[in-house]
Amino acid sequence: MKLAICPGSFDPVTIGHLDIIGRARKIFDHVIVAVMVNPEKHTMFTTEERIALIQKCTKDMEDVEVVSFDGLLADYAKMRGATAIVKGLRAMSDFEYEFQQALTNRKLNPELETVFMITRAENMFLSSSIVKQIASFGGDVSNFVPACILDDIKERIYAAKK
Ligand code: COD
Repeated sequence: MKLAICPGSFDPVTIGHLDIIGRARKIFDHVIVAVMVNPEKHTMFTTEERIALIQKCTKDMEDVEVVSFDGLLADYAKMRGATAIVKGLRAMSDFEYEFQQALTNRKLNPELETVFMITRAENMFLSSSIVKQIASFGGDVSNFVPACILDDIKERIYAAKK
C-alpha cells in the first residue's frame, strides 16, 4: 500500500492545503495529514483545534487520516512505513525552505521521498497567516478556507481578539 504523509502546521487549514491533500489522494492509497510542530512558528489554534478543523473538512474521505506528532517527521514516516512526504510549493520563497527540509529528511530517513506539488495559480498567494490576518481585521475569508469551517474560524479568531 502506498502511503503518503501531508505534513504541516495547518494553523488553520486552507483551501490551498485541501487541494494538495486531494491531489495526493489521486496518487496514493492512503493519506496521513500530520499536524506537526514547526519550531519557527507560534500557532494561534491549538493542536486539537487544528486536527478538528481538518477532520471536519475530510470527514467523507475514508482514505484520509488526521494525526498529530511532536517529533521528527522522518521518524514518524519510518514508524508508519510511509512511501513519501507530499508538500505544496507556492513560490520561490517556499522553495529554499522546502529544499532544505527535503534534503534533511532524506538524510534522516534515506528511504523517504519528498514529492512536491505545484500550487494552483489561484492559491499561489494563500497561506494560513493571510487567513488569520484578514479574519482578525474582520475581513471576508470565505474564498480562502473550506465553507464547512468558515464559522469555526471566524468565531475562534474574533474570540481571540476580545
Ligand atoms: N498552496 C499549495 N501548498 C500550500 C499552500 C497553498 N496555498 N499553503 C501551504 N501549502 C503547503 C506548504 O508549502 C507546506 O508544504 C504544507 O502546505 C503545509 O504548510 P503549513 O504552512 O501549514 O506548514 P509548515 O510549512 O509550517 O510545516 C512545516 C513542518 C511542520 C512540516 C516542518 O516544520 C516539520 O516537518 N516539522 C517537524 C520537525 C521536523 O521533522 N523538521 C524537519 C527536520 S529539521
